[in-house]
Amino acid sequence: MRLKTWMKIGLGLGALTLVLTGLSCSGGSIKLLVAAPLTGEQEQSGKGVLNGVQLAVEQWNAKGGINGRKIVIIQGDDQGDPDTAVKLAKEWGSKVDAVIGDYNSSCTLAAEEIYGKDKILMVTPSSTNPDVTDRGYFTIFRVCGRDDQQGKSAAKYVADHFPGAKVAVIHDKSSYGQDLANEFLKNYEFLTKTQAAFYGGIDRAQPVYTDEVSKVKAVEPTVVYFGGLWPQGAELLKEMHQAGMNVTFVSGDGCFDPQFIKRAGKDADGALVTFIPNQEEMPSAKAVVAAYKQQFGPLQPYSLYGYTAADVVLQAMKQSGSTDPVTVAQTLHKMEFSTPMGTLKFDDKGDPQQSPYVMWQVENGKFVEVPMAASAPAAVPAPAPEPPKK
Ligand code: ABU
Repeated sequence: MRLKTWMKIGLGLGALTLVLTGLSCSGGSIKLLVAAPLTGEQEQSGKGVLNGVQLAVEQWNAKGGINGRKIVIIQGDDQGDPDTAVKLAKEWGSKVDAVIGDYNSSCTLAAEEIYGKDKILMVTPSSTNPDVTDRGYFTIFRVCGRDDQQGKSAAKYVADHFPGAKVAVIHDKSSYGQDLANEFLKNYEFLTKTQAAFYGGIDRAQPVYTDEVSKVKAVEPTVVYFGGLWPQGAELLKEMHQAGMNVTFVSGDGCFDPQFIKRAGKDADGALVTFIPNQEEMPSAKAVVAAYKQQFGPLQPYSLYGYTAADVVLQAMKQSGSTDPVTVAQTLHKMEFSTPMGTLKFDDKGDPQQSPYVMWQVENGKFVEVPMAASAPAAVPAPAPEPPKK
């Protein structure tokens, strides 16, 4: 069977599809559950991860799999919903060799209480909430950065580039958005010795944020930091402009998405968003990026992370000669990996030792990387002390 020939077998479970990546599924196959939002408003993000995993799996299978065992993907649509993520964990956790996912921090935090306690290997490509690895589960890893890192980077950028700014901080009340907003706020207040003029949340279930926008407008901010995902970020930005607010909008990786620009239209111009440096220009990523684009079209923000998450798991299985999750986790903790995103070594918590955040700005409908330093490069600030929980 050719590698490009996929068989999809609906399992009648709604959220699940078993995908045989070019090879028949035998009892000896290595099974990876990809848990991500494969339907709904985050479908494109979830499928970007799934496609990255699929490419990695196809490449491993083309080389003969792992120690003669072929790899299959089980698609788990968590719909971006923590309860569904937990259902997937209960249904599939004990039946797979590793989980790549979930995408959303709220889903990962809910599902890892099963995966972590049952010692099931889980590598999230995209969940940036610090608690994902701070809880100390030995078999839980991530290949992306953390919100305490990107919140600090954004705070330093705003402190350096907008001295004297009047800052409002808004979040979407999610594990991801609220924690990221808090990390920004903690670091911003520490660096500038000033307090934010506004702190509050929007309700993701609401289609419009009229009340919240009028409250924010009343404090006359010059900079609005938003912790949340692109659909809500785009709506908030549009409504603030419609209300006559002239603010610089700053956010995190949840808004680093072409869909943010498409949804916000011309209102997106000037928006600042933290993410990693241009993945398509990383020399180590060139071959994988080219293969991805040929097969799936434009690279999604977390596609390479999906590829990397699957690839490091498979490299660790090959190296250890085992699919036992604890053995593979031990190997993940010890090994240094060559990945499309560069050399990757996990720290004791299961986070990458390095994950550099930079600032991007929307210019003429496109994300453009902008210099972090306002003038001469400044020293990295000392970490801010832990804040009271807001
Ligand atoms: N990191 C942004 C999207 C996923 C999440 O952490 O919720």
